[in-house]
Amino acid sequence: MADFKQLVFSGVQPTGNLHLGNYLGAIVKFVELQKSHDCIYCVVDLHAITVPQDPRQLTSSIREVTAAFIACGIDPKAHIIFNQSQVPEHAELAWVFNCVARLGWLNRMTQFKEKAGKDRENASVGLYAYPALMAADILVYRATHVPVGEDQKQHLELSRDIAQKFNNDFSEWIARTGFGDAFFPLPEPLIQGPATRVMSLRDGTKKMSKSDPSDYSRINLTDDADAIAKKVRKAKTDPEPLPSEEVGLKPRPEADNLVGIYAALSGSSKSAVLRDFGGAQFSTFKSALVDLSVTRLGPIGAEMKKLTGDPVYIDSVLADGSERAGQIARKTMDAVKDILGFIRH
Ligand code: AQP
Repeated sequence: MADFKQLVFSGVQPTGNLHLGNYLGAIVKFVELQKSHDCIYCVVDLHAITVPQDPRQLTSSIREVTAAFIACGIDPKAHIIFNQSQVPEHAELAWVFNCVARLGWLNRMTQFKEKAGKDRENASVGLYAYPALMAADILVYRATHVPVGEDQKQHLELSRDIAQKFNNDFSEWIARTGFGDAFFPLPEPLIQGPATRVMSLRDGTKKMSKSDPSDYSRINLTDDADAIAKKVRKAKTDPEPLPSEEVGLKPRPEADNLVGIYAALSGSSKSAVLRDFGGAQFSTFKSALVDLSVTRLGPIGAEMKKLTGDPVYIDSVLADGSERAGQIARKTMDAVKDILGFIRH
């Protein structure tokens, strides 16, 4: 396979209530990766409309995700932050990928099944085709690495299948156009650390999610110290003290979740946390978790509030990022059109 320049791409949906799962599963990694890689981070507004959105709320959610990226430490000058709808090549390449991906592949996607629920006939076509757009988001930059939470693993595998099929189907034309034996890289998911799947604080078997009707199920990035303390103290647990070994967490999803959150927030591992807290009661552990959460998240929430109060600045970051992202995406799309045999004027 041809050698591709390493490039990181990932996205977050502007669907409200950014939470600790989004932060630990994705955004923390976005911040780390900018030290070693060129990075493109996208507010995926086209993905958001696969389910109904209130336009006014969507505008403010787009600004809120942008503010979160910056408040968490992403540098919009050294890297790229932009909103997906402003680079039309995402939708253009997604159409090509709709024609590359097979129905059977999409039929296997568990996120569609979960989100469409029982009323599948009434789900939008966009929700079904979501993974092809996600593949286009990544591959329109020919990105090689994608930091995501565990829930996106299946979609990343589909992106690799689409890239591989495109490379195979058009191999002759890829070579003739001067791109060697592969036009698209097979993007690698980066799913690492103790909190790749943060669970609901009310139910350790359910993913922490923006759309959970109970606000007590998640810690939002904009929660103040009081709200964080209340939610952690009310988090579901069991009556046993914490185990001393990681294996003791296996049958205890709520304990496992809280220990994973503590480990991720403190930059350590679950076994290191259990070395300190093994044998402790939850009341003691929860107090320490409240302190740690407030220390880590407090400044982010405060900075997000400041930034969202300046929409002119936020919009200028998105405009600048969209311009720079667009330049890369246009080059890819021109090459794709050549490979497909379209006539360009
Ligand atoms: N609970 C989670 N634990 C770890 N990572 C998570 N991510 C989301 N939830 C968790 C990761 O955050 C990134 C952005 O997610 P998204 O907003 O694009 O999509 P989502 O997974 O649909 O978010 P929600 O909160 O789960 O929304 P709803 O309620 O609509 O289903 C991704 O990298 C994702 O893996």
